[in-house]
Amino acid sequence: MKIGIIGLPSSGKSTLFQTISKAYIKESDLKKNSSNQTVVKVPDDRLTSLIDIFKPKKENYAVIDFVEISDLQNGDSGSVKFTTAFLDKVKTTDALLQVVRLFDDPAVPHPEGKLDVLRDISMMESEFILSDMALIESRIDRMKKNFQKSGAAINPKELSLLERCLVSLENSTPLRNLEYDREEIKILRGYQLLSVKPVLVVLNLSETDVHTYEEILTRVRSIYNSKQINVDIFFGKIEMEIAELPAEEAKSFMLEYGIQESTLSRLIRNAYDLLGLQSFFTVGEDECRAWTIRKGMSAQEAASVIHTDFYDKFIRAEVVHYDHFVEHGSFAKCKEKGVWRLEGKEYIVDDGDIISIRHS
Ligand SMILES: Nc1nc2c(ncn2[C@@H]2O[C@H](COP(=O)(O)OP(=O)(O)O)[C@@H](O)[C@H]2O)c(=O)[nH]1
Ligand SMILES: [Mg+2]
Repeated sequence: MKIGIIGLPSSGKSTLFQTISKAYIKESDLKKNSSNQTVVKVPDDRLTSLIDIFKPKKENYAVIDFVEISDLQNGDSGSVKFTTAFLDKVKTTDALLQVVRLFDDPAVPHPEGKLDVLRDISMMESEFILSDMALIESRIDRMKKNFQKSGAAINPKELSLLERCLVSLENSTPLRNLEYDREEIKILRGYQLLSVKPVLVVLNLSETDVHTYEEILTRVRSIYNSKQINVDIFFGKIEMEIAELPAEEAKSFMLEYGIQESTLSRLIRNAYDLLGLQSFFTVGEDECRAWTIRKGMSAQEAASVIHTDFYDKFIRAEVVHYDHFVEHGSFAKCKEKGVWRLEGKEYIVDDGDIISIRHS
């Protein structure tokens, strides 16, 4: 799972990226880290207690890749230019974290001249909608032409899906607002559309906003709720400084500024949750591990996250929910109580399921 950090130039992407990078975990992941890509551990108390119970040789928390996409540049007129390089990189992400600037600093000019949070958010949104519209229009065109020229069969499901998407885009409604069935989700995935991606907007505030940001946060939230965009905050400059301090000093520094909780863990958890991700676990003496999947994924799809071959070789999934396991203390007890189940490939995995895949 890869989350792209996007935003206008000088909004604070690198500042956020560098702060988040402090949460990297394993030596083996370090080699994947670079100046714009980092692997981050997702805090999870449930996995911590499973590790206490099984005492495995290996433990693996869920991780998310964050990548800073900084290809936006100021055009000749000063205003921001959206490039294909930028859009192409956005396409390869699973979800987006958009940094929007609210800090004012004469030493760091805003690329659009002055601060305007709502404009900054909608600039990005409009660009995604336009890009999706162009792609879908050309796809519909091609389908119809191929049919006229060579009688190439049109998948009616695909055509009606694309037409429905087009209507939505023409009404400036992002594609994440529509409902899709399984097959439609599969079709859409092939297109790498942009406005369908989950977005978490992060307002980058200045230290002087610590006691006054609630009002703007509430306003932005109420406007973007209907577009299924979540909104969170971040105090770019101070939090980057805090991330560099030893834990004790960091705590008193945060108290001094009236910052409640480390942004680092809150943002990672929020990104994970709000962006539609969840975890299931595999446990044993060898390894206890949290795996990341999208909410709504089937047991068969979840199995293929463990191993691609498991998709075709899937027979059944043995499932116990974490809560039941902790309540009863062992798999044997769970069987006795009837909360241990054998599920087929269509089973929708629940957040916190402990799963073992039976495969051929
Ligand atoms: N005063 C102030 N400056 C900030 C804040 N966040 C970022 N900056 C500064 O703004 C400039 C641009 O930030 P950067 O993270 O590089 O933005 P990017 O272009 O989006 O990657 C840098 O000089 C940062 O030090 C903040 O919260 N307050
Ligand atoms: Mg940058």
